[in-house]
Amino acid sequence: MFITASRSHLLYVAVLALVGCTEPNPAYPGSAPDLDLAGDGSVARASRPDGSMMVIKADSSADSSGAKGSSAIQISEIMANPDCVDDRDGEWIELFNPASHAVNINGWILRDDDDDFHVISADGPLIVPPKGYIVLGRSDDEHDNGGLEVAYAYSDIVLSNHTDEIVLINQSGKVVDSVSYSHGAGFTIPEGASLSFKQQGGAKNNPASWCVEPSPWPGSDGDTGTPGSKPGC
Ligand SMILES: [Ca+2]
Ligand SMILES: [Ca+2]
Ligand SMILES: [Ca+2]
Repeated sequence: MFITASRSHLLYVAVLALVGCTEPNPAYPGSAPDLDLAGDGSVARASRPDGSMMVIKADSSADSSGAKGSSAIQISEIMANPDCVDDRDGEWIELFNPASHAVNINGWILRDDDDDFHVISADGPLIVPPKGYIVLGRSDDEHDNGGLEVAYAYSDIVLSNHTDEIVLINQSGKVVDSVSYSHGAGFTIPEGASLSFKQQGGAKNNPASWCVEPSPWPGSDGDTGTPGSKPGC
């Protein structure tokens, strides 16, 4: 038994070496269950965890390209399918603040079009610095999340590896930014790499507006991305 287990372990380590990870790599199928939220996408209602209702409005400031006003926080990078760590620990979302003033996103909401729903509830202000980035992830433990520095760990948000949405809603219930990705729309979610929004005025839901990050970030277990900094692709 011992010899068998040792051989299995050696094989496992060899596989890890091949994929370039420094941590174990258990598989986990990221998926979001379905939910029928009221509304047609332009206006919807959602219940907060405390049972109160909020109305979610479409962002009327978005132009035909999908670009938002200069003060809007943007979803700038997505790690939906980490490879070096479990998706339950290693998924993350980076936000960018294009404005010249800091923005506090405590109390804002992350959700998708199904039943993923999270009210950002930090102990104090959660600041996206001017012209700067913030990383939100499923785990803020760098030993579990792939070597990532996370400013805030959310719950109840899963990024599917195939088809999903991320919707960012401010305290007034306004959709500040959103992205919808799917294989059908031409998106390919890479394994072990993030997608960065190139921020060149492209539409958020156009796969051509996104690029696959090629290099590991400092401290990464091996997965690639630029969490907390500008796109590298
Ligand atoms: Ca994965
Ligand atoms: Ca989801
Ligand atoms: Ca980045």
